[in-house]
Amino acid sequence: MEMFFAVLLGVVATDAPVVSNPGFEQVSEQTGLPQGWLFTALPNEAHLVRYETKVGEGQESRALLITVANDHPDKKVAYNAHQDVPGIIAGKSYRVSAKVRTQGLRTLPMIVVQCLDSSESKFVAFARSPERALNADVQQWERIETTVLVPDGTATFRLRIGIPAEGNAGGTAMIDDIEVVEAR
Ligand SMILES: [Ca+2]
Repeated sequence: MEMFFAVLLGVVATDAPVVSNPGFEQVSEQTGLPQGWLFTALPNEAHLVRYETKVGEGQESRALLITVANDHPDKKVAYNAHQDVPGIIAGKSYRVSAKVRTQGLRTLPMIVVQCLDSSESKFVAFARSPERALNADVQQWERIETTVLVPDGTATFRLRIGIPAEGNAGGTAMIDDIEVVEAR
């Protein structure tokens, strides 16, 4: 009987979305960057953005920090950490969220979902948390979120979290505790 339940739980766990390193605690020794995530930068202009993890003052765990260079040119570019999340089922809705704080940003960080078809070139769905202009730093953790209904034909569920460069030169986004849960 115990074995039966173990098998059943195993099946359930496989069907649930699994975000890799959602709290940014596992850091690669080679790169100093959190494992399980990829990071965007302009080709040959990686110096315009800095990705790092830090335990902030008065904080208990590591967070991902994204800092836009002070001298960032006025270019439309989104800096984000991203990963493809397995265990997603078409026809279901999922809520994705993250905790954020900000320093010197003029716009709130955004969490984004892209559902891609098997060619990986066509978006079948897209969702992002609401845009919000900031006139002060977000000093207490605030959870941002969005919900997406995953269409049939989705092969890849790509999660992105970050900030646009525009207006945010010299600012830092602090990000932690990414969650993907089925929305009921
Ligand atoms: Ca953390």
